[in-house]
Amino acid sequence: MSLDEIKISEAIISSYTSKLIGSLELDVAIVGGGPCGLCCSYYLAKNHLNVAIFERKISIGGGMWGGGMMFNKIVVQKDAKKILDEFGIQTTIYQNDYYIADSMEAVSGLCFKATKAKVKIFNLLSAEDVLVKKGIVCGVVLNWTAVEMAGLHVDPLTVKAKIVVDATGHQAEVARIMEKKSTIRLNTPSGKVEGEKSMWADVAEDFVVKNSKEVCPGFFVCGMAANAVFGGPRMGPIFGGMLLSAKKVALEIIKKLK
Ligand code: 48F
Repeated sequence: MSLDEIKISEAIISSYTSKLIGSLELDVAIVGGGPCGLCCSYYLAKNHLNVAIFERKISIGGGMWGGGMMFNKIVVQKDAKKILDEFGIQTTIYQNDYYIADSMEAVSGLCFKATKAKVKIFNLLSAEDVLVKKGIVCGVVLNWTAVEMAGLHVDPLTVKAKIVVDATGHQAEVARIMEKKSTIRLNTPSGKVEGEKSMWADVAEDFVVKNSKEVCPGFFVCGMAANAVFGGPRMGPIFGGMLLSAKKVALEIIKKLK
């Protein structure tokens, strides 16, 4: 049998299109495919929710690949090690509460389990706005990253979601968009994005879990976006807080939706 280029094109276009159409009305839309977005998506999809991740870059994994200063190892604490165990990601003990994982294995493991749980991951798509109706966030507005990079004047498309999660990391991009464009007050001291503070790992790791939550109707923040929104410090290449915050938000969303 000779290979037909048109069949190959048709297979890709039709399967991608059906994945996209199946994501037009989601239970949960997660913006950002870093460690937090991936981990959160897994717990949601495992509970039979229709979940998609929209990631700006060509690769998922965000800041996890690079470990600390490109030394591609990450550190997690005992509580979070249990989450890595659940994903089948190996850890070795360094000392007491400090465990080490390989960042390559960690990102691949998170992605593998998430996709096996039926999370739909879309790379090369950026969220440029949110859908807000009567004070409730109910979707995300998407465009190709290539359009964004080229500065082309192309209108976006919109997907609906019962819940939108900002897992965009340090920039807290979705929360920033809301701050700029909507009249919604965020559930922070100033009602706006407080902004991330300088490094303090110990405080930051607790802060991120505590502040990963719903910040206005239909809109949750988790991971570094939570620290940026609530004004917490950064923590550097310790990733336990990311995983624990992701799981916490997933469980809160499951409770809210069921
Ligand atoms: O930055 P990122 O890894 O955030 P995270 O999951 O984890 C933070 C850690 O990596 C690290 C840390 C903890 O130890 O300090 O920084 O909270 O992943 C965020 C992802 O969101 C994507 C971005 O490309 C990255 O992969 N992203 C950001 N803005 C958008 C976006 C957007 N507007 N649309 C789509 N994706």
